[in-house]
Amino acid sequence: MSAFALPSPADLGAAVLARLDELASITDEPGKITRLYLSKSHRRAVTLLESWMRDAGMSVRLDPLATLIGTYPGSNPDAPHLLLGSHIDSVRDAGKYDGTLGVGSAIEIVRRLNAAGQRLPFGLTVLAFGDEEGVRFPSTLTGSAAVAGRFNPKILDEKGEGGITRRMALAEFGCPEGDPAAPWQGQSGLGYLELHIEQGPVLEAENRPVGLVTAIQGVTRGSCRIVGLAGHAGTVPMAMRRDALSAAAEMVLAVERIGRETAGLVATIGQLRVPGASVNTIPGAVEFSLDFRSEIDAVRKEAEARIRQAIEAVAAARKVEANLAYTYEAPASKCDPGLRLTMAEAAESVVQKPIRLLPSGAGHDAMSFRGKLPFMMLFVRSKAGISHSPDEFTSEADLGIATATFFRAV
Ligand code: HGY
Ligand code: MN
Ligand code: MN
Repeated sequence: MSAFALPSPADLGAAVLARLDELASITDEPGKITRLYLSKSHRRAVTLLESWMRDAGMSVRLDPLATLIGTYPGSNPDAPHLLLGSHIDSVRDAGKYDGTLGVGSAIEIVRRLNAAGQRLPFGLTVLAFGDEEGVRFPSTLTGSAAVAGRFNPKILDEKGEGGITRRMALAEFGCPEGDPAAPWQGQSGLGYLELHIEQGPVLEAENRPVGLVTAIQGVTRGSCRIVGLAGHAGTVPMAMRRDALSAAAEMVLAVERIGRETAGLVATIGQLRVPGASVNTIPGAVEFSLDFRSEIDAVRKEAEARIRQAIEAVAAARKVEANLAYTYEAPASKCDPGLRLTMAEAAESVVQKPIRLLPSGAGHDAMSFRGKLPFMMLFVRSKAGISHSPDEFTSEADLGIATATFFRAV
C-alpha cells in the first residue's frame, strides 16, 4: 500500500457525524430515536447502509439474522478479513451514537481507502448487527454470535413482545433463509475491532477523548412473573391481600440492595409490567426484567443464587408465586492484548499522551467473539457518561479523534 495519507481527525469527524445524523432520522417514534431489531426503521436503516456500503466500494449482503455485511477485499482477494462493526438497533428513546458510530466510522474508513484506490494486505468486512440491544427478544447479540460461530438455532423460536417468534419476525423482515453461521465456518478472520461510545463517565472525568477497553463485563438477564390474587381495590381487607405488585416492589428493592451491597456487581430492573392493570383492581400478576453484571463471573454467578433466594423469600412471606427464569448470560470477555497494543500505538500517534485503559460496563457485540477471534474495542468520550437517552452526546472533535485512531489501527 503506497504512502496513503490518513485524513485529518477534523475531516473524519465531520463525515462520520453527517452519517450519524442521517441514521438518527430513521426511527419508529418520530421525535425520538427508536430502532428496534427487525422493525420498519431497522429495515430502512439497512437500505440506507446498503447504499453507503456500495458507495464505499463494498459488496453487500443481508444474512438470515438481518446482519448487513459489506466486504472490501484486500490486494490479495484470498487474504483473510479484519472484521469491523457494531450495531444499528437502539433501545427506545435512544441517543444517536450508540452502535451507529462503529458502523458509520467503519464505512467511512473503507470509503476513503476505496476512493484512494487503496487495498490493504487483508480484506475488510464491515458488520452492521441488528440485535445488540436485545429489547425485543430474550437472547441478545444473536447476529454477532452467528458470525462468531456460536449461533444457537433455539433462539429462532423465542417469543418477543406481542408473542411473535424471532423466526416470524425475520420472515416478515425479508431475511434470506439459511444457516447464518454457515458462511463463516472455516473463514480465518484476523480479528474484530469495534469503535463505541464509552457510555460512562471515566474519559470525561479525566479529560481524555479516547480509551482502550480491557474487558467487557459479564451479564445475566432474566424475567420474573409474580402471580398473586386479583381483587377489588375497595372490598378486600389489607390483611387478606396477595398483591402481586407490592410483592414485586419489595423484590425490586431486594435486588437493588444486593447490587449495592455486592462489590463489583451492578443490578437493574429495567422493565416492570402490570398486565391488564386497572386503578381499582389489586394486581394479580406482574412481570419484571432482571439485568445484572460483573467483571468477575464468580460474583455474578453467586448473585444469581442470592437474587433467586431473595425473590423466593418475599414470595413466601407474601403468599404469591414467583416464576424467575434466567434467560441469557454472557461471561466477562477480555480484549486481545496484541490488538490492544496496536490500538494504543494508533491512539498515541493521534492524541500523543498515554492512553487510558478501562473496562466496559456495557455489553457489546465484541463479546460474541470471545474465544473465537481476537477482538478489541476503542471507546470515545460520552458527555456526562450519559447513554440510552436522547441526551447521549459525543463532540464532533472527539468523533474525529476516535475515527482517526481507529483508521490508523486498521
Ligand atoms: O445492555 C448493554 O449493555 C448494551 O447497551 N446492549
Ligand atoms: Mn451499544
Ligand atoms: Mn446500547
